[in-house]
Amino acid sequence: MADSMQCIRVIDSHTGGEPTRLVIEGGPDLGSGPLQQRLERFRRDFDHLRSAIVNEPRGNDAIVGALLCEPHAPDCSAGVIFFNNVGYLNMCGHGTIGLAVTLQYLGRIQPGLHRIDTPVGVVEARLHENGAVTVNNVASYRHATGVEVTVEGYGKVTGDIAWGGNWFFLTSDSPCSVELKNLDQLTDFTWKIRQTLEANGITGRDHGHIDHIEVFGAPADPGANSRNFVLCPGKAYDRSPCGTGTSAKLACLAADGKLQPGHIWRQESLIGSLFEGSFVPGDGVVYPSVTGTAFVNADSTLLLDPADQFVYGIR
Ligand code: PYC
Repeated sequence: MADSMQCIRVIDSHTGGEPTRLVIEGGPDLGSGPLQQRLERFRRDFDHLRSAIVNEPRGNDAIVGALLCEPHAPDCSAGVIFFNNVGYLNMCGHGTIGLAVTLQYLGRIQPGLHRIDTPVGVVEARLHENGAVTVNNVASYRHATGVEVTVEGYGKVTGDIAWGGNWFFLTSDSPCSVELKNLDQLTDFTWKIRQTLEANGITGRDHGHIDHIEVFGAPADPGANSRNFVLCPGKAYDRSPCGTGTSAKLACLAADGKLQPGHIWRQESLIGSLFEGSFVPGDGVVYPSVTGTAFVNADSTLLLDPADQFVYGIR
């Protein structure tokens, strides 16, 4: 192998169909500061590696990348920075489930409770004996309710704005059933909602950019409470029910008194995968727990050849 070739070892997994690519060796050296600081360094100095790892021709628009880091917060098993085809995520629920299953595959953790350091604070991942993982996510809350926007081609749409580790606009005003056969229309609808929010300066708290749009409809599984479609920042849809999106939904259900603390909410994804969520109430917030399963499906080395025109991905 040529000396100039850069090697990055990754483990791929999927959580309810949504892929996670965990970088375990050869990623950027971001120092040892708080994870938010390291994320900013990743963005500033190594964004080409983000693209190289998740974008075509090595990846695709749906892959969420995860950089395994030494934690900064005390008593953590690991630190992680999530990224995607267009940038960086604050938190990622499906990715944290994938991370826990991958760390078990590597023999680095055993069933039990593990603290994970992220750019938005410490979350917990409980790895169960049966392989399922429960993520105790960051405090989540509804920021605004009954937000009405006029969306080109669709008319008035009403929804909530909530934080679940990322900012979400959540609505049940869907122009079609929430089914895979309607993927194109759901993508167009939610992309236009996002553009409308941006054009009207509608944000989360502290100008938080709303870069995830979540639409709810009837589930196919009679045991589920709801099905969702989640548009991710780079226009791909979440194949899983979205951990941070389920957390945002739990915050809205709690604010409306529609779900009691400790009761289970079964959230189905567009492709029929399932997360179970519940919450513990806090002061103006909820503490969500989201349970799902993940499977490791590749253990490989990415090769970055400087002679390759697309060494850093198609961007
Ligand atoms: O599971 O939180 C999540 C997530 C965010 C974006 C894709 N998945």
